[in-house]
Amino acid sequence: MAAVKESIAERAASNSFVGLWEIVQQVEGAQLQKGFVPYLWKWDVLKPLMDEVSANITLEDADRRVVIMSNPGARHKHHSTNTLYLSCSIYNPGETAPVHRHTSNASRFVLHGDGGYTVIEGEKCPMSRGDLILTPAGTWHDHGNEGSEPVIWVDVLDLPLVENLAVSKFEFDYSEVDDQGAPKPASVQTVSLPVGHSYNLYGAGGLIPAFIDHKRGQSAGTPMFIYRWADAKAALQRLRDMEGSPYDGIILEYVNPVNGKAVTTTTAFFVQMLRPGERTQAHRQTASFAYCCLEGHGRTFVGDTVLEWGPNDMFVIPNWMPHRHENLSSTEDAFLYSVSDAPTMQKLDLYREEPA
Ligand code: GTQ
Repeated sequence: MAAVKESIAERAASNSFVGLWEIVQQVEGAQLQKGFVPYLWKWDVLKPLMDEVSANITLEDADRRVVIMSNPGARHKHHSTNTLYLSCSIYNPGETAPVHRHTSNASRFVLHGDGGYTVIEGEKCPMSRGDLILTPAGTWHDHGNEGSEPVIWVDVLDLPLVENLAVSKFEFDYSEVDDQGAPKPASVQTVSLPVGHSYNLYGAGGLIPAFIDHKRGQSAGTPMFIYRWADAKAALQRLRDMEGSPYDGIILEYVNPVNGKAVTTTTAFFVQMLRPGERTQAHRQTASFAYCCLEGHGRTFVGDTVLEWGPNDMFVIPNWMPHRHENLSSTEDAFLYSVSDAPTMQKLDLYREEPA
């Protein structure tokens, strides 16, 4: 009997078959979390590293000077969760990154320094601390720093998701047209729209222009490319006397102003306020999350791990791990910015959420 089983296994293997009974544990026991762990990256460790990187790694070494938040449980060292990639970019005064586009949805979010900007589909978006800049999949974008000190920002991309689907593609062959109408390759975009164009179109909230096509570039994401921190903070503060979410306190989602949905097809972006003394209840979702603390201090409990965060610290919550937040040791409000892959999970009918 054993000999027959062995010969079946051999014949199967040598013809690229495998019996389910040989590997049933791998199939039925497939982990929801794939080894990703909750993890906190502290700014007081990251900032000196970024300073050293800015002094010693040139843009000749890489087009973009980026340090990735590499989840210690990840097989691929550039994955922060199963679907999200979190990195920190630094640009010295006068530097630019060449225009490109990709099949990943991307965002950025300034932590340090003035003068950083991204040009997206011809709109220049100067960024201040806490502003959210979106470069949805298929939008041409280039970056730069026109200030007098280094600028540091956080990038969040859905790269692990797109890579796992084997559809990741980066393009650098941007061109414009010359006077004769012939293609003219360019390393940065000509700014063709006024600064504030996104805000002029969509900044009123509840009012959108009825005289334009809202599609910008090849993007299926939001046509509003920049969301100002001052607006988000003021909106949170107007709601501070409400109860809020039992799991997240006062939390707002950045949405596509045209349809009220998530700003990209795969990822949703949030900002939340935890008031002094606030302690949320635990829950878990099949979505994973990346967080960055903007202001204040607090703690997030993820499974058995305690993440103690302050300004500019970043952390991740792998999917399906119970988590809760608290702001108990401080007298200031705490503000957390977060990204999740919930829109992906919802579209695939894989989204689940439960108290934990
Ligand atoms: O700055 O556009 O970390 O395209 C990875 C890919 C940053 C960017 C990253 C990118 C960018």
